[in-house]
Amino acid sequence: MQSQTTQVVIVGGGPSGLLLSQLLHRAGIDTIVLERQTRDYVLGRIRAGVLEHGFVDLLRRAGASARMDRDGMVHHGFHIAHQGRLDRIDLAGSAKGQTVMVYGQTEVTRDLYEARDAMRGQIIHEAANVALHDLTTVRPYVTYEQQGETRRIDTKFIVGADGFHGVSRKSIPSDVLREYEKVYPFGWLGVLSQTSPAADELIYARHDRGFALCSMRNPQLSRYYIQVPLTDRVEDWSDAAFWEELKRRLPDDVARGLQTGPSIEKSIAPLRSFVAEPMRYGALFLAGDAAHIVPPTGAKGLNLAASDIHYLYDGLSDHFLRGDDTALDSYSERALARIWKAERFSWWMTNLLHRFPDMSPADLRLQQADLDYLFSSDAAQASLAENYVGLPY
Ligand code: FAS
Ligand code: PHB
Repeated sequence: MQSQTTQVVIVGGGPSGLLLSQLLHRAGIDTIVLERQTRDYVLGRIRAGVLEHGFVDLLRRAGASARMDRDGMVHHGFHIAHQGRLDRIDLAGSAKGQTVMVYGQTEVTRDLYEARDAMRGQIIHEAANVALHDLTTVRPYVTYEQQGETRRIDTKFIVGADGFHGVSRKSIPSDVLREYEKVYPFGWLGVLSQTSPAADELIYARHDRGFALCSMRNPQLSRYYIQVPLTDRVEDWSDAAFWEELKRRLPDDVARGLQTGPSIEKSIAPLRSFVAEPMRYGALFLAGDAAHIVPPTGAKGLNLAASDIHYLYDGLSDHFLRGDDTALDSYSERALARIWKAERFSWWMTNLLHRFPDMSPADLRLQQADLDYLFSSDAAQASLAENYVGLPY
């Protein structure tokens, strides 16, 4: 069996795995990334769109921010549409001047791939049947298959950045792993269209017919979502039906000005809150969606991956460069403390803005009261703002 040796094997070539690989390489630490899919497949995914300032800083530290700094849009606030009107959350004014960067995950991933290429980083695509071995020994290793051959990589540490459906979390024994999950009774139907955005800033809409979100990727590329029942399939929704339903959920003046056009991507994503504990098992560390999922209402999914990578980069560089394991030994506890706060915020914002099927008239009035309180209180808006721009790492 052909074998290699490296300091850190990273399973998963999405944003988590690529960002960690890039940061470690710049610190002189050797990694190999194993990715199940092709690069084109990974780059074909349309997902997140809002980056916290912590993520922006990390991309700059990774030397992968030039395009983001050129093309990304700094947003100082966003709107919530309710009762036929728009109310604005002033992020910069409420969160000590902090803002968010609107820049698509697809572009972040592309920038990270280009940065890895520039450093000749080792990323093995179409790595099939990745398996993790001897995780609780001092000689863990990984095997995978490529072109019908089984290969082995001996390593010091393994990072599971392989997403919710990856192999890493499943490699932790069931009597060690604790999983916490909430599944929401609806999904998000997302559409990408080459149309000008509905507004200069994002609009989150609460409506009796259900939630809607108007976002963007650039001044000519818009990203929209509407809440749909879990039973809906994407083929149930023509473009015309989507635009008509979206307009129904927006204030009249926004709906009137909406530029519609053909969808260039259309998909339905389920919503769940999920956390796996602990995020370390011997030589294995979980990061990103492999360890946690949030409903995308608070734009936290991708951003939580970034704070995991921040903590993991700290720990691994302290280990390899300074012989100090303090940060590595506290990784799971540090990461989970921030993860649970983001889970709470994402759950709160989802409850604030979605129409749950079993809501009573009293529930609807309480939900509206939550919104009325929010826009009558500077303290409530400051609390939302500090969570939305990103809690400290
Ligand atoms: P990823 O899932 O992105 O990457 C994991 C990688 O591991 C993938 O490339 C996969 O191919 C690979 N892999 C899996 N199993 C493997 C194996 N056995 N061997 C090797 N490789 C393997 N977040 C937001 O903030 N806002 C949003 O609007 C938003 N929308 C989303 C919509 C959808 C449909 C989904 C699924 C997620 C969305 N998210 C959103 C969350 C999303 O952006 C994630 O948080 C982000 O992709 C996390 O990055 P990673 O942890 O790298 O996981
Ligand atoms: C997006 O642009 O895809 C997006 C923005 C904000 C969210 C979720 C998704 O909360």
